[in-house]
Amino acid sequence: RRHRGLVVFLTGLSGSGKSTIARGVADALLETGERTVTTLDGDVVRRELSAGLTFSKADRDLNVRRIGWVAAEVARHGGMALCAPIAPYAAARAAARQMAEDAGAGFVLVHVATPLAICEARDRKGLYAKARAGKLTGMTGVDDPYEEPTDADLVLDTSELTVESAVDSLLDHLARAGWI
Ligand code: GGZ
Repeated sequence: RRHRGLVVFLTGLSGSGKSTIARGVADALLETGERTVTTLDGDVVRRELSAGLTFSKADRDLNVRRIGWVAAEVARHGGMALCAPIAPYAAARAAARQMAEDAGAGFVLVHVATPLAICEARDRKGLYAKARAGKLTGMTGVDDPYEEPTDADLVLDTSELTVESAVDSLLDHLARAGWI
């Protein structure tokens, strides 16, 4: 069966669980053969597509715009793109939504709303500790903004949900909306 193109866009703080949820959803969909999925994870994009960009507002906006553009092209002919950047600015997220819609695709915004204190306690890469120690400036949530989405289709807080149940909620949401 042919599907309509879809961009699923996960936004949230570093350490909120975006990548883990995206991986879980992609794996589940590949396993059932329901849809092929192109994952545009924040980390990988920074290495492959946005190498050289900083974490200034202008560069974050450019990074998110590139992700939105690639995702829209993937979705243009029926593909599904799963994006997982921090995307701290509402206007850049809105631009990604617009590009998807202009490509005739759907756009599902997922706010991975794990509280800063929890992301910071995890601190898998030690970035929050560095930021608190003044060795890293412009860390999202510490001394750089994160504009909370007011237009999220789904809000997931991984301090209250296991990874499996967060993945299930997103799959459930996509199924109920007829995307899978
Ligand atoms: C936020 C930073 C920063 C600063 C490096 N602020 O948890 P991670 O490590 O693996 O994911 C974060 C990643 C964020 O890149 P994005 O491309 O998703 O951000 S944006 O959408 O704003 O362009 C984090 C790491 O890069 N990182 N410095 N100052 N995160």
